[in-house]
Amino acid sequence: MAFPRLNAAAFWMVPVAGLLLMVSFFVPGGPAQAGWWSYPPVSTQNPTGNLINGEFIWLLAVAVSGVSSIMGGVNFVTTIVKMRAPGMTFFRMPLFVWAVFSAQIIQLFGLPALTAGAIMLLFDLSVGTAFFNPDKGGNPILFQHLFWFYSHPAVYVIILPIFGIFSEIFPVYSRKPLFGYKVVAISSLMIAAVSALVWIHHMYASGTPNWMRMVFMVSTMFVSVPTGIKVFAWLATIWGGKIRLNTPMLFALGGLIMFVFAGVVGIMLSSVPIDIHVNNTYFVVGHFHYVLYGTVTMGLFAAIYHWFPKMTGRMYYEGLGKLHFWLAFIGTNLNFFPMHPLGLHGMLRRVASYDPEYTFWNVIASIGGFILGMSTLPFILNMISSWINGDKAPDNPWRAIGLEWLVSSPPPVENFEEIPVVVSPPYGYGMNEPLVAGAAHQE
Ligand SMILES: [Cu+2]
Repeated sequence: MAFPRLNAAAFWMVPVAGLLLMVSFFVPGGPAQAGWWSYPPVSTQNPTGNLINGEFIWLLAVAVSGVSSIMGGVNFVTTIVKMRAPGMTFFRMPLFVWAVFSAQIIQLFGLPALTAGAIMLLFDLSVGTAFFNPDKGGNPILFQHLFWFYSHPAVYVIILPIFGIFSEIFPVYSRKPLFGYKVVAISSLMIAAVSALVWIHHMYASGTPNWMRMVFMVSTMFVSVPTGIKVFAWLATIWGGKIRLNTPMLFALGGLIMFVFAGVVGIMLSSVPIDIHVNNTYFVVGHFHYVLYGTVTMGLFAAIYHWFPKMTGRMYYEGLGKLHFWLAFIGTNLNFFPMHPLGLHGMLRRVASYDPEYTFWNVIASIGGFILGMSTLPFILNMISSWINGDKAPDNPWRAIGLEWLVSSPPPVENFEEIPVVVSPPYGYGMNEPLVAGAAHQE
């Protein structure tokens, strides 16, 4: 990292923020009661009058983690721009790095808005300022803008690295170069740019004027252009390849299926009339879980299995991995698909009970939830037993191209004794070129 001390500071602020969040449940003024949005006026009320109240500590945690992530953003962007290995031009960077680069640019430009909003709420709550208090000339809707200006793009901060993981995994297990590398790289930056222009789709029902709803409806639908580019590039990569259905590939394919479904529903939700109809229902919850649970966890598990031999020096057990995948994929879909018909039929979110007419789909969702929970058992068993007892992993078990596969498994502390000189593109499968000057052909 370009700034190691800044890195350490940002890192150690995360447990501080987490601890504050936990403590906020147990303070004299009672726990925070304004939900994860913390919208005023609910969040600025402080009914007990105690200065040490849950909402105050909660907002403090949001501010601390915001500052931490901004510091992380500075560090990642600087490192990627200034500290690439010799020969590692921008268009030779792995797509995972492109995706992280784009996500960290979002952190840098989006997070100051949320962090400022949290600090303004802290002042309103504790020292009597009135940024969001209409009685004294403030405006509560202003907080919604500060909140969503970051909290929509935050979704891409989470999912862009997952897109990067998909781009790393599909070429390896299809034995083909990534289709449209440059366009896929640029599409990550496009997602970052467009993400700053869509936040009002969370505020269609907040008294937003009609012309503004229309503008944000169109900009939101535009997100499907760079994400569609990625989906078609991945499909074209897999198409006609020598496909190996190992656990990482299964998880990546599962994640791709869940993302396509989430994307189709996302286009529906971006449309104002549909969004107003299903506002505050389980339809929204279902969509969100397909994106941020289904797609993201599938991608994370793909990454854990793919890089497990590199991280630990041991091979995982393929059979347990596949069992984990099928339980997780079936469980996730059974858990979250039923939320769509439920929402369309009017079942509201954030209520503790529901009408008997909603029973069928809720039972299906509960069964899915249990299967999903069970799916973690073969995963934990696999990780522990193969770490202790698995076969020794070679340096490059998947015959993958990439700098990390040139060092031993697990990598030595300093990674490379001499800084490698990169001489060819990152996904040259079937091209018979070495990745690094002086090294043997890698594939
Ligand atoms: Cu959004």
